[in-house]
Amino acid sequence: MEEAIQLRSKYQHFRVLIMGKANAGKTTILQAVCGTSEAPQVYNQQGRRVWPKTTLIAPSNVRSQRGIHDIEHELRFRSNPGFVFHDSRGFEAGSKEELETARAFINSRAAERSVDKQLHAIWFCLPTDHDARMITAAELDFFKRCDTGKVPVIALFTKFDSLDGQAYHELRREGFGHSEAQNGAPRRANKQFECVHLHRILEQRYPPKKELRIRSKLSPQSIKAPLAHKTSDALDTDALKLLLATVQNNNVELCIANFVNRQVPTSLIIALLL
Ligand SMILES: Nc1nc2c(ncn2[C@@H]2O[C@H](COP(=O)(O)OP(=O)(O)OP(=O)(O)O)[C@@H](O)[C@H]2O)c(=O)[nH]1
Ligand SMILES: [Mg+2]
Repeated sequence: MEEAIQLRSKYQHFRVLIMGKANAGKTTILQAVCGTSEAPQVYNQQGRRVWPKTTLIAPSNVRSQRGIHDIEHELRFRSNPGFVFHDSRGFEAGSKEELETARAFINSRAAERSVDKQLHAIWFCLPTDHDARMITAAELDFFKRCDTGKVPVIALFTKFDSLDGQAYHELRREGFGHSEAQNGAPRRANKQFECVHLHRILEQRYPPKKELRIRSKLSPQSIKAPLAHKTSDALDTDALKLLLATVQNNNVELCIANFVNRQVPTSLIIALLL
């Protein structure tokens, strides 16, 4: 516990790499986690603010450098600056270069000795709204070839409400009434997804440590707590779990100190904070 308190007083940031192809729902998740609808502020490695237009007007001949540069950029939201995000945008089907960029970043940040610079978790967004292309070869390749070491990967199946919609229509065609179909749709969508798609990822050499199905259209609030729990469960040490829990809650040092004085177990503190 002492170690956790020291860690928190010394380190302020919980660092996450968010991966996924364009339009996968990455920003939506980050905004939900930080409780905002604002755009993130972007900083380069020197800590200088980067304005979106400088990225947008980058000439096409520096595009290959752009990927490398982008992943190193830190994204922070004013509503919760304790979270630092890196975005591996452009992770598209068939783009080996993007996979290698992500891999190099993960390797170097996983080996980083300073906790503040270390990468703590990877959230890999896989949109489920285009059935045929649900999991692309490039995405599978990541789980086949990318050993992320101690950094846990949490697979986030986004836009799951679209699978619920398909299941609803199937149930209606089978003769169920509106409310029966509505109630039964998530269960059917989950089951079909597990049979047809999930195992393709889980059977790879480096499968995600946890997975979460996200229906953010229904409620952004429904993302925050489950994602925190999955991420916390996937982390290796109590110290990192506590770092995540305290980053999620501002001004909790006092609260931790109170708990520590009362000798409450770390696991309970984490459960209460998340
Ligand atoms: N139906 C539904 N739509 C979603 C969900 N999550 C995100 N969207 C929508 O999908 C679109 C893309 O979401 P973003 O969060 O901007 O995706 P992104 O991965 O950040 O996209 P890029 O930054 O362009 O790569 C937006 O119109 C969101 O409103 C979801 O769970 N369900
Ligand atoms: Mg985005």
